[in-house]
Amino acid sequence: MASSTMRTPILMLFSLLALFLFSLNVASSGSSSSNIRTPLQHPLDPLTKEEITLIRTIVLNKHPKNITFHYVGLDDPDKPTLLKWASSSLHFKPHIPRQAFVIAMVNSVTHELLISLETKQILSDNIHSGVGFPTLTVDEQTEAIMLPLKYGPFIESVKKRGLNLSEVVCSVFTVGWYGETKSERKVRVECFMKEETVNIYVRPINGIAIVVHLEKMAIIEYHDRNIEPVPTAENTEYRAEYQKPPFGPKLHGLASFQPEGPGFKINGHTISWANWNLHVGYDARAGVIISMASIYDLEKHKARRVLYRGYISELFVPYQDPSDEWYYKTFFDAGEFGFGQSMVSMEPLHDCPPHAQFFDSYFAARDGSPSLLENAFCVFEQHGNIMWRHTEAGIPDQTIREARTEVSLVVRMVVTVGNYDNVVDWEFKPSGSIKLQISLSGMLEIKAVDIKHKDEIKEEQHGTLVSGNSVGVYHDHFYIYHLDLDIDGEENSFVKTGLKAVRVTDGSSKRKSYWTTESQTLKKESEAKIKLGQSPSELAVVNPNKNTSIGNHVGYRLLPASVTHPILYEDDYPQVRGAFTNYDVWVTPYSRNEKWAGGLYVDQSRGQDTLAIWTKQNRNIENKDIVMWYVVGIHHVPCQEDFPIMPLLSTGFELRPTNFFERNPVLKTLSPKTFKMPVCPKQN
Ligand SMILES: *[C@@H]1O[C@H](CO)[C@@H](O)[C@H](O)[C@H]1NC(C)=O
Ligand SMILES: *[C@@H]1O[C@H](CO)[C@@H](O)[C@H](O)[C@H]1NC(C)=O
Ligand SMILES: *[C@@H]1O[C@H](CO)[C@@H](O)[C@H](O)[C@H]1NC(C)=O
Ligand SMILES: [Cu+2]
Repeated sequence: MASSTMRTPILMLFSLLALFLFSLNVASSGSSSSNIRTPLQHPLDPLTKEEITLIRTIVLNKHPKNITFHYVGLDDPDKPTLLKWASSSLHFKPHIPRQAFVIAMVNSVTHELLISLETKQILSDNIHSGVGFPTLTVDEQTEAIMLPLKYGPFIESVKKRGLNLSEVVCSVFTVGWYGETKSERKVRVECFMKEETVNIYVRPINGIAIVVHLEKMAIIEYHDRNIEPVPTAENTEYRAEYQKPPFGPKLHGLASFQPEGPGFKINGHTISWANWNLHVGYDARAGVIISMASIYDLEKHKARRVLYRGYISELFVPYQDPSDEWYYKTFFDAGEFGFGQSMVSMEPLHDCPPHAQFFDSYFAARDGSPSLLENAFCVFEQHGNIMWRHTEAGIPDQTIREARTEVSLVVRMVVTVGNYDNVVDWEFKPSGSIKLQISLSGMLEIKAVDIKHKDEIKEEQHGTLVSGNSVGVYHDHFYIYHLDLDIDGEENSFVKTGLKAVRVTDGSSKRKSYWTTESQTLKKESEAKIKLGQSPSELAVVNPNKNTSIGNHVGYRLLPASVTHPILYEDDYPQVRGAFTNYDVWVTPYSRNEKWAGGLYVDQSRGQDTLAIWTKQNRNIENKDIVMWYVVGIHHVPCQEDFPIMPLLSTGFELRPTNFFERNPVLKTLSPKTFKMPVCPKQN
């Protein structure tokens, strides 16, 4: 295809003709437009409803029977191809074929299919024969949770406890891996009482173990060991309309009013806002994916590349009760349940402010048909913070005060996997900073106990008594971000700058010590496995081939969240599977196949395909296209305030330009105009 550098008149003519034919084609093809890309479509746009339907048709054509779809997503184009596309001007963009990657099970055998949406062909169909199973479908979970309600022994157990079967609801839990040599697709099912409350997770029916075989869709193991009282429904209701007074404290409202309109422009999934330009995609497994984020440099008069791709690659949630009923609870929410397919519709006005813009998404259901996720994520401008300021009182007879207000752009999604809600924010600031925040809400996972007061506790409970008969079990949340930074280009290096004390021994100062820095470019994957908090250091991804005018390498540095390391032993089974949490920061050379830090097949995985294994190759990472992986964790020791529903618990980190710009990039950014609400004439 034509490239932007070859602007000969003939090529121009050719391209105009092509455009003309293209528009004719669009106009005349009507409903068969699924594989026609409008010129505005971005190669990273998520699969559309029509494309998912087309993929289903193509796959069913080859495998018409006994097939279930576990993952259907865009097979993202090669990075060099995409970069070429991005750097070409509108009419000279190379054609990038749309392809999809599908994981489906046919007669219980896992297939990986590559589909061309243009030729409508299966380009490859490989069988996965290794360990680990694909992401669970939403539909098989819906089926599995109905099984106990028709299962004699369970009905008996419910009766024995004096509970009403019509008020029982169940939920699916993945089983993990504990050294078994043979694995089958099975899950545990646990049940709860919905009687007099919708807060089911705080009313577990404990003492019962139910194992469901997903291929047979039948209960294959059952035992009822001990009866613990089901915690009462009292004080568990969280819906506003069921709360009784007194309410409070009273919170006052704020009018939302943007007379100049929103500051962002949305074109499909591409957003331009202030000095930023980025693509916001969706994937059934990852959820929101930020791609090709670049920032306009006022002094260099050009957009500069910052982040090629960023998303949450896995979420590991190991519980800490080793008893028979709880030991297996070591979840991998992205790989096992699909972070993206567990996204929930955002509640306008409450989850996002009134001036937010919402996006819908589609994922494939078990039968391959498109499933709509309305208001899947939102984009909005956030006001109210100071961008920078100074009061200068040091000049006699003069007070100088300069304060600039910040506006930032936020992309937000909520992922609700069972009891927990994960609010995930990407915040882009005009200063070039990207702040990533995760906030938890929802319910604790509760263990029912025959204890009403702390004084009655005789043995280890593996959690906190948060209410009568209710223990909130200890656990962690470890999120690992895939951060493919491309600072002014792909070739980047990872620099660790240690802050070190120096003792003054020669009497040259009245001080006995001071600190200084020592920078080191890390050359190999093994050197870039970093445990934070051991010695003060700054970590940055720099472009060693680009300097500022005064000679510093341009870069972005990681400002970490509070340090949270895994506490389990590295040889414990869940930790082997979650070995990507053994370090806080990892750096790998870019590889198209290394997307999922816990492996592609995480359900009952054995830790053979994790970031910890890939990095054993000890590849070169200096002056290469590199990916930074960063683990953000929360150790969760529950407390009474987390009950019956948790107020947001947040953690986050920042990617901040460091010698990237020549000077403060928002020096000339003026505060936004402020507006007074129009005063309405008094009505008589
Ligand atoms: C589908 O599965 C059923 C039950 O396992 C089996 O009897 C049947 O032969 C399978 N169909 C095909 C086309 O393989
Ligand atoms: C059991 O629950 C159902 C559904 O809520 C209700 O209609 C029924 O009256 C309950 N039975 C008893 C014995 O409480
Ligand atoms: C950038 O600065 C470093 C350190 O001063 C120097 O060694 C290097 O040659 C410079 N590189 C470029 C591309 O200017
Ligand atoms: Cu928690």
